Amino acid sequence: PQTIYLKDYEVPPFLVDHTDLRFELFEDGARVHSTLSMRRNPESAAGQPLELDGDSLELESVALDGQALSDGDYEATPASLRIDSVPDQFSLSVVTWIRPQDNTRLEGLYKSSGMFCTQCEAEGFRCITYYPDRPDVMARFRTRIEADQSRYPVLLSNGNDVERGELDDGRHYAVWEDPFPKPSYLFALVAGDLVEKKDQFTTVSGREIDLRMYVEPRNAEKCDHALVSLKKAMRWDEEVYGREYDLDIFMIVAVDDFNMGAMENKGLNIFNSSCVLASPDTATDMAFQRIESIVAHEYFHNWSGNRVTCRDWFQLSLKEGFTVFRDTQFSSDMGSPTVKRIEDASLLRTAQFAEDGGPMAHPVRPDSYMEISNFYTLTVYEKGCEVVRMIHTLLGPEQFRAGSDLYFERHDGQAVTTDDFVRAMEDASGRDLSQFRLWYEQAGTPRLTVEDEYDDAQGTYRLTIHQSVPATPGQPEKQPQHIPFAVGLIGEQGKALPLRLSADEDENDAPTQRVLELTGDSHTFTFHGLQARPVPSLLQGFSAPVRVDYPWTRDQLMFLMSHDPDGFNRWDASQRLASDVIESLMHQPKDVRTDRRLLTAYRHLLADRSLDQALVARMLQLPTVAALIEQSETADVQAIHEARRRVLTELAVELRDDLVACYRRNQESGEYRLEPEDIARRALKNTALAWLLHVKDEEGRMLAVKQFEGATNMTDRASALRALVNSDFEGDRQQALDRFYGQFKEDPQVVEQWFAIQASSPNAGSLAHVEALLEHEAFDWKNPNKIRSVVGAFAGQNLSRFHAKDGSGYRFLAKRILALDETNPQIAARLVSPLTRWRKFKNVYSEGMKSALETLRDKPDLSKDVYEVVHKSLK
Ligand code: B3K
Ligand code: ZN
Repeated sequence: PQTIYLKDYEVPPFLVDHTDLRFELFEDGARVHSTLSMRRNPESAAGQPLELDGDSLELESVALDGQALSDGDYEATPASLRIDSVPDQFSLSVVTWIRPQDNTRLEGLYKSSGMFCTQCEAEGFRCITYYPDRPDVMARFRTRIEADQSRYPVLLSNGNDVERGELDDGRHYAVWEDPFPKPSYLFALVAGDLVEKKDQFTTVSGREIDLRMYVEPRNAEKCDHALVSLKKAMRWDEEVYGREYDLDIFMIVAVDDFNMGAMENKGLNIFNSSCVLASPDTATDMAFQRIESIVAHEYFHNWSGNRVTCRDWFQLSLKEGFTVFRDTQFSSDMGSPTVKRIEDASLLRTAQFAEDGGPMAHPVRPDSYMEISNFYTLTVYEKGCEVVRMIHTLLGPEQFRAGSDLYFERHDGQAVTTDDFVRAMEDASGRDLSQFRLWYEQAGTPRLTVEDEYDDAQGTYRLTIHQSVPATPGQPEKQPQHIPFAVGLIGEQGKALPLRLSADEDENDAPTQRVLELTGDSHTFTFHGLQARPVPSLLQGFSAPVRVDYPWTRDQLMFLMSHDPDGFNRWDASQRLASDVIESLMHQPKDVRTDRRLLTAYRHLLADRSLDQALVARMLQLPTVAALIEQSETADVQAIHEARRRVLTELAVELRDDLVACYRRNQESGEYRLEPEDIARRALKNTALAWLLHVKDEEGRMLAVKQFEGATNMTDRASALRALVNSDFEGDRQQALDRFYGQFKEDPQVVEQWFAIQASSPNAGSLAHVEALLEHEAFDWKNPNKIRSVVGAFAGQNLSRFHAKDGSGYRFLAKRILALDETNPQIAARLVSPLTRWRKFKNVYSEGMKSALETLRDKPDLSKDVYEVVHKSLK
């Protein structure tokens, strides 16, 4: 496959003013009539031929300005349509025949449980018709859909519903017009037998917006949460960013077969059912929260993505990084900001740091790719979000808002670059972000090494910070980056001390948190007026996506756990302490005990009622195996897993009574509410339960069975199930699994959880059991959610089983990827990711991982998607 480079970018030779589409939908295929009003781009070199993108298309006819063209006038393949000579302005009419029924890649137009739907980002529109399928070509779309009226009563596309009527043979049609010019990747079409849920939103300027949600009839009762979330997001975007919705109607559709979470098509967002449908009986707290943030994310794209879009796919983070930042701010405003920060930072530190340290490492703005689908990554999304967050930190909220206003005003209706975004921020604030731009250009996670020195005589404390950015593929040398490094100092009494950067600074004026700006290889900051050596609280709130090395002692970490005013760093201290304890137990004889200090710290936590209980629940979680792998130099998965289990066992045995007390204290009665305090209570209770079952506690077992049977919501039911599945109470485990399936087998979202709980369980999820799940009646290779909940959960979360030393887990994964490569290459390529970091692991593992990658490499006709990941990994 060919590599595409950012440096080769050229403006499009032709522009499209108007795109007129007519879809005839049938049971054996679809005919697409497209008429494009095109003209030469005045900014492009003269005389270029017209070349349109296609993918697996069957051409039926071509006409230029109404004149049918014959074979010699153009050159057509399934992947392109070329006409050598065209006038400066013309209309091009093309008819193609496509087969949505056979489309297993789920890109372009396809069928999902009886309905037609589309997914066009990034390059799916070319599977529908020939088109200049690139985001910098923006056109006004008019779409007419024709289909059988009884099978497909609902016909939807972007914009406003302008006309509908009946046709012969029981068919009908609808016409949609979108007044906003948009790139083809934002096009959407839906046709199906769906129920409509209606709601309303009045915008800040008093416009009435129709909100509509379309779902299959069986899901009619699972729409409320998404609609409530949508209205919250609409209000929030007006209040925080001054962004008002622009069409008169906003639609959400739920589909079962979907490659990703959701898609922000203009006025017609399409969601993976699992990211939008919820009811207390079927969705966990986590799912409710995820839905709220995804609904908001897609809605926010209406401005950050649709009104202002990307010039090319290298700029993907322009819309994704910014929109993720907006949705994290939103979620933080809706719930517990500290916990939200902890969740985001742990994802970044385990998964994104891993990506940044592996063979697929790329900058937030990549400079080359083979298959763009492979670049919808944690780096582009999550690190991209952190980069925007750092701009927010450096500029402060007011100037950031001014920068955002300027960006939207300056670029409304345009397709632009990350550089345009940064420039708007600079112009509005007067700050120079030239060095900051390296965050977009350099891959790799910067490492900060911190040293300190206390001078008793002077009463000064010096922090010296060195930064280095590691080499990554294609980028051997790095320059220092501009890093906002938030710090605090905690005094003996556990008080945050005033940070005086000079001796004459008044103690009362000095803040207790400062954002130090690091720009060079190393910096020293001296703090004055200190009576004793303080404990440093470094990188408060995770102010930059970097690693921090500082030789904390366990006592310092304990101290920070109970005194740091920064909630994030309290959690961080708990994780560092637990990681240190677990690591030190690796390869130690069985009689070596866990450091008592960890027990004491956890005992305090379990009893602490003054602290935000959601934070307590988070702090109680031991670092995951994935996090521990990421922190180690060369990972020995089985040793990590064993050491972690030992610590967990000892904690649970020693704290048994505290856990039971914690469980009982947090047992709730009454109605299910999705308030932060209730969520925290359930999280605490369920953690306590999981720990009790981990050590086969009889009372724990009784509580779990009782909770499982009497649960009034899915959070409690699924947590009890998970605890039983992860325990050694085999009889109860099987009974609970059977009952759960019997009760929920009609609900795909719940069945997906049922699969995932088993596949990710180190106890229940043996390879043989996972293989058996693949044969289960509810499993379906055509449904990405099922694949993710079994194969993805096994390889991504069940690390002790996946990394079996005999290599069986790797061979299993490779075999499944090979099969999937034939039907859905995008999903296949995603599944390669657990193998890519083979160099990070000890030989016993890395050899098997590498040979699994080689098996993939040797498959003839490997898709471009899998090819890119496999070849880069082996290089
Ligand atoms: N923009 C889409 C992702 C499209 C992925 C295409 N392979 C969803 C989102 O980020 O909001
Ligand atoms: Zn997005």
